[in-house]
Amino acid sequence: MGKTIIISNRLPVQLQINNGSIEATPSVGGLATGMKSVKLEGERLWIGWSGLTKEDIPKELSPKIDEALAKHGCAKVSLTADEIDGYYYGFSNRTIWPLFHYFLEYTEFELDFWETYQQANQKFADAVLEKSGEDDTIWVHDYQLMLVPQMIKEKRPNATIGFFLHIPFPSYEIFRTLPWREEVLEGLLGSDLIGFHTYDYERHFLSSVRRLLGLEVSFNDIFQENRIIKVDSFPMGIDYDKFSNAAQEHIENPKEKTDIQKRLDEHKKSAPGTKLLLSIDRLDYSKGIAKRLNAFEYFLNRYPKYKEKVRLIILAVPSRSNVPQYQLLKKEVDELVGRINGEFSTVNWTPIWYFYRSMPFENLIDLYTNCDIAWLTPLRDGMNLVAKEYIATRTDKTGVLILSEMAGSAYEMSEALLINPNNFEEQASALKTAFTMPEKEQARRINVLQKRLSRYNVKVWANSFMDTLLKQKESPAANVAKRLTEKVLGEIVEKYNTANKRLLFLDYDGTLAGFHKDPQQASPDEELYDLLDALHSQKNTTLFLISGRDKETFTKWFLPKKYNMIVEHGVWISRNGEEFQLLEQVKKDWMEKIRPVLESVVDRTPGSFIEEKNYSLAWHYRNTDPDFGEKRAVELNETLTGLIGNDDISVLAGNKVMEIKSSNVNKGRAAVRVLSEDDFDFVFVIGDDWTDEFMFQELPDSAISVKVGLKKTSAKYYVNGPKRVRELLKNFV
Ligand code: GDG
Repeated sequence: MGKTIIISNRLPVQLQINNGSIEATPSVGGLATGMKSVKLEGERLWIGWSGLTKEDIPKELSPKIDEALAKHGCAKVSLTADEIDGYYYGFSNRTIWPLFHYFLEYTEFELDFWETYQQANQKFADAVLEKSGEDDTIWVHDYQLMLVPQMIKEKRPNATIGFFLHIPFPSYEIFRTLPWREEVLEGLLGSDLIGFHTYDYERHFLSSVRRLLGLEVSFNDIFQENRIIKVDSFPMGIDYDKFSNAAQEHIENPKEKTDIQKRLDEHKKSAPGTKLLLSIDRLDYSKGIAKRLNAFEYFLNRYPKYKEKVRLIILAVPSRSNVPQYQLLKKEVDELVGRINGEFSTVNWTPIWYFYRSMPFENLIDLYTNCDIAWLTPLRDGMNLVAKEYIATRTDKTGVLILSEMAGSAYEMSEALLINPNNFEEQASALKTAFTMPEKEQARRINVLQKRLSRYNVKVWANSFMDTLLKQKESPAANVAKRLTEKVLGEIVEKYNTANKRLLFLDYDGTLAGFHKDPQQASPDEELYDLLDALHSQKNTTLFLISGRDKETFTKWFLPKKYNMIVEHGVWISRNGEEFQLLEQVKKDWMEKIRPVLESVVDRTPGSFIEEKNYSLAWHYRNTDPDFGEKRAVELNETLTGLIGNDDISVLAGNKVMEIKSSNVNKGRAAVRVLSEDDFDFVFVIGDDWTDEFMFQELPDSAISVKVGLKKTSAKYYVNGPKRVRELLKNFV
C-alpha cells in the first residue's frame, strides 16, 4: 500500500526554538482537517516549508527539527531567506496572487522572482522524489507550487499526481499577460487531476490550455501526446461539525468568558437593539476591506436612521506584511477607520471596532455567534471559507450573510444576500434588507445553507478529490486505445514477417507528416520518401497512402514514386504510377448550394478558409481562435444539417476542419474495396483523424489499427506522433 503525500507551501505545524529545544504544535487549518480525514489506509506524509529559513536553523538543530516534524507526519523543505523572498514574497505574492485576483496594476513581472520560483519549486519536487515511492499518491496544493507536478512527473512518469488551486484561475485575457504563461501551464499539466473551486476557474484554465498550448480538450479531459489530464471543480467545504459544535457549546455551556465576549456583552447591555455587523479577513487587497469601509460610510449617509443602531466589527488578520502593497493597504484601512469613526462617533457610539491581529479560535466563535450579520465583500476570492463558517455557527437559526458574488462560495450560497462589492447603493440596500429581515426568513435561508454545508464538508471534499484522482489513474478515459508497447510491436513485426500478402493503409497529415498550419508546407521530406520507397518495393506488400487531400497535390508529391494512393477520402484511386481514376461515382451538383454558406462563415471567422476539392468542400479553422472556431463549427453544422435535406451528402467533422462530401464516400469504404480484391493475410492501418475512424471501424477485426495521438478512437493501439510512426514503420523494412 503506497503512502499519501501532501505538498503545500507551509506545513500544518508551528515550530518554535527555545534555548535549543524545539516545540512543534499542529495548526488546525481547514486543509489539515480535510487531509486527516482522507480515507486512505496507507501512511501519510506532509511535505512543506516549516516557516523557518535555513539561516534561522542552527545546523546542529536540523536533525532534531526533522525528528520533531516526523512525529506529526511532516517533513521539511529547506529554503534560504533569499529563496523565500523571491519565491514566496516575490513570484507567489507579487506576481501570481495579484494577477490571478485580477489586480493587474499590482502585478510585477520580475525575472528574478520567476527564477527563484523555479528553483524553490525544484526543491519541493526533489523532497517529494526523495521521500516517496512509485506507489505513492501525491497531492500538491496551491499557486506557490504550480511547477511541482511536472518536475515530479519528469522523473517519475508513473506517479499519481493531483493538484488543487485554492485561488481563482483568471480568464485567458488576464492570464496571457504572464511572460511565463506556457511554463506555468506545462508545470500544472504534470498532474493527472487538476482541481478548482468553481466551474468558472476550470473553464478559464481549459481555455488557456487550448489557446496557449494548442492542446485538444474534450469536455474536461486534456489530451497531451501520451497522457490524459482530467480537470474538475471541487468546491472546498469546512469542518462543519467543529464550528457547529463549538457554537453550541458556547451557548449551552459557556466557560469562563473571554475578553472579547465580555466586551460584546457590555455592548449588548448598553445599546440594546443595536445590530452587530461582522467582517473577518486576512488584510489583503483582494478582500475589499477598504471598499467595504467606504460602502459603510455610504450606508450611514444614505440611511441615517441606522446611526447608533449598528456597529461594524472588523477583524483584519495581518498577512504578508513584507510586501509593499500590504503595507500601503494597512495604512489605508487604519486611516479610513479613523476618519469614519471621527466623522460619525457620538458619546455613546463608535461605529467601527477594528482589530488588526489574529485571534484564537474561541474568539472567532465569540464573534461569529454574537454578530447579527456577516458582511463579506471580497473583490475576488477563490472560495471564502469565513462565509461558510459563519453559517455553521448559527445554531439558533438567526443571522444574515451578505456575500460578494465575486467569491467562489457565492455559487453554493445563493440563499445569502449576494452583492456586487463595487455597487454601494446595492450594498446599502442589502444592509437594510438584512436589518429588517424577519427571523422566520433568516431561519429558512440558514436551514437550507446549513444542510448543504454540513453535507459537502471538508472531509467529503478531500475524499472526492482523492477518489477522482485514483479513478483517473486506473482508467484515464473511456474509448482510448492501448499504447503500442515494444512487446506488442514485436508481435506485429513477427506477423508481418511471416505473412504472405500484406496490405498497409497509411494516412498522411498528422500521421506520416506533422500537422502544419499551412497545408502546403507539409510536403514530404527525404527521410519519408526513403521509408515509403523501402516499404513499397517490398515483395508481397501493397502500400496505400490514403488521404483526404486533393489529387493534384498527391500527384505532384507521390505519382512519380508510383505509390498506390487513395485521395479525397476515397473518390480517387491511383495504382503503380497510373493516372487517378474515379473509385466512386459521385455527384457534385450540391456544391453550388453549399459554397455560399461556407463563404459567409469565412467572412465572419478570421483565419478560416475553404478548400475546394473535386468532389468535396472543406472549411478549415485551425488558424482561428480555438473557442471561436469550435463555436462556428457547431453553428455551421446546424445550418448544413438543415440545408442538405435529401441530398446524399454528409458533413464530416475532422481535426479543425469540416468537410462536406458525398455520403457514399469515406476512407473505410475505399479501404474495404481494396481489401476485397485479394487474399490479404496481414492488414495494417494507421491514422490520426476522425476520418480515419471509418477505416478502424470498417476493416475486419483481424486488421491491426493504430491511432496517432491519445484520443478517443476505435483503433486498437495508439502511438504518440509522426516521429514514432516512422520509427514503427522502419521495423517493417
Ligand atoms: C485561501 C483563498 C479559499 C481568519 N482569521 C482568523 C482565523 N481565520 C481563518 C478562518 C478561515 C481562514 O482563516 C480564512 O479562509 P478564507 O477562505 O476566508 O481565505 P484565505 O485565507 O484567503 O484562503 C480562499 C481558501 O484559500 C481555501 O481554499 O477559500 O479563497 O484565498 O478558516 O476561520 N482563524 C483564527 N484566528 C483568526 O484570527 N484562528
